Amino acid sequence: MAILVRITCFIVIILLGLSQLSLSQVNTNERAKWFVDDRFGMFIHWGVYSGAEGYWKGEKLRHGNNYSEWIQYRNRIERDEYLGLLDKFDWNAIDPEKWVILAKKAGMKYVTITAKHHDGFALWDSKVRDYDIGSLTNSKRDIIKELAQACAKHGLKLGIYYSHWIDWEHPDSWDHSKEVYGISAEDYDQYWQEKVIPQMRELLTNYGPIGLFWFDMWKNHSETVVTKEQLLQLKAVIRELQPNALVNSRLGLSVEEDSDVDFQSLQDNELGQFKKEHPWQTAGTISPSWGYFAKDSEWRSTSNMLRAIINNTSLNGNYMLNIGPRTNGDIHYEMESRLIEMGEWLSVNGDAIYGSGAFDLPKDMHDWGQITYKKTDEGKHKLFLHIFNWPLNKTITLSGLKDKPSKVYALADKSRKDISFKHQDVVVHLNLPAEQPDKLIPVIVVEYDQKPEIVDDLTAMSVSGGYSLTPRNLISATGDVELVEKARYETIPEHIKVTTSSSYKWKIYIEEVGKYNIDTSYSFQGNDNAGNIEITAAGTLLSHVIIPTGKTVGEPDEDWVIDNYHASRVGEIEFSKAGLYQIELKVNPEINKPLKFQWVWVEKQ
Ligand code: JFZ
Repeated sequence: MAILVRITCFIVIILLGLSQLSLSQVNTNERAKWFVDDRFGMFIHWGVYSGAEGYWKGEKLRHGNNYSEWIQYRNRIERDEYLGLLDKFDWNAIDPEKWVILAKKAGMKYVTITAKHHDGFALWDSKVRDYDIGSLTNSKRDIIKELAQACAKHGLKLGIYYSHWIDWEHPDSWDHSKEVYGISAEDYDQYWQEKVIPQMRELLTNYGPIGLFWFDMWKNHSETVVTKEQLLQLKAVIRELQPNALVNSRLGLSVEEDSDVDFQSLQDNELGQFKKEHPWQTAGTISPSWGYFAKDSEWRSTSNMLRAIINNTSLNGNYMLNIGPRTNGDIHYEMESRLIEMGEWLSVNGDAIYGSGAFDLPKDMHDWGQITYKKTDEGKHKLFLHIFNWPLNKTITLSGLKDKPSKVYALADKSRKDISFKHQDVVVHLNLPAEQPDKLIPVIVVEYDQKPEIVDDLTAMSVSGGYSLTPRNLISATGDVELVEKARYETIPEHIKVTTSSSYKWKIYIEEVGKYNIDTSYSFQGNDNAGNIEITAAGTLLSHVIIPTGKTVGEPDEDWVIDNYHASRVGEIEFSKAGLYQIELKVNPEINKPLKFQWVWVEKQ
């Protein structure tokens, strides 16, 4: 099974490399167009649990994931005692508009709040069930109403998180203790019909237009107590009352199973790996917890979170970043300050994110950063190069495009001063400005008058000047192709175990003619030289007898012996003309003497 998965992954990687994907997100439901353009939103986890701040009677939350909103379940708190946390709420201080104002400052376009989280407590005045803010506090507040009004006032869309599957309050709902004690389908449907559906009707009726519903069942319905019929009933109520509201896949129905589900939710904090044609989103945290947690001290950096937005946008995805306010509405300065910094970056560089999406070049083709793309109304095609590591030599190369750009400039430069560049065949060299145009992540715009044409399958030159040819960027292979993942804390690198004669091909563009050194890294555990490697390019064939590489120690004093991967010089190849070249590697191992191939490195002498 594991092998199959790996082979599939590998094939997917190859196919992604080979295919020319279209630019628009073709599998986007009409109602999701705004979502695909907006790219960035706020998530708010706030509820009764916020009063505990991750501790109960002196004891920390009983789980290493530090999800403080789970405290009632984790620490086995009785209902009445749990509700006692409501005494900690300072209703005079709480002001949902402040959250919306912060979201706006952060450059976010929508705000999704936990209207009802797993504890079952409703943040609005629900007539359906008296387990809510209206019945159990004297505040006379309806947080959903106030948030809806603030969103409307500031031009943001409202999202509603509703825990449909899990509800620790209703006796017939799902809580994970029922894995021990069980629950009948009839009883569960009782909960569904008397709480979920009527509460959803309230939310759909009383709060104006709702941008999206965020459900939170992270499994397919087939593995849960919830039936597909129940989910379709719920979705039908949404479509009936608010046909424009989006629904995420944690409803329990995947976008593949039901194309009427509007967007896919990845796992918590999981960033995208592949370009997708349907809308998708990562919900992420600044610190590990979603709800406020007194213990929080690991704060994701601003540039890390900006990279998350960039990464996802470059693959047609969204990013929804969470805050967990306190019981007086306050937002921790560590969160607030980062959101403001993100907003500052977006106010300058937002054109690269809003209304932008994936370009056709493979993810991580360029090791200087990532690319987003948009076609403007005036018919210009803009590539946004996000430079994660500003090069000290002030030059970067954009590879894989045949056309000459019409203009290059820094997005942060209001005067749009030309950045000089040199275009040759399929590469563009940019002479970057002396000053880094943005202190966090500079963005360079490369503009074209028509959609630039791609060269498929090219391995770009790396920032350090050579070409890194790996199992990930090859264009075709015969023989052994299975990618073995890195292991043992990454001391064993990713490789292909070659047991039979196999061939691998890559494509590079040589700009500077001359002699290039060819090195290859592999592990070979035989005792004597056995089998050979051949590398062919530009009419030259280099042959190399496979050398035993022996063992090494991955970690001192840990009894951690691993195969050694060692780089050998295979020889040199002269490229006498600028142009595209194919590089072929043939590995001919002897029987029962596999070679573990890691990479080929091509670098000008
Ligand atoms: C869920 C909630 O349980 C959590 O409190 C929070 O609201 C988050 C956004 O969503 O957390 C998850 C999500 C996925 C898994 C486990 C918990 N999972 O895939 O195992």
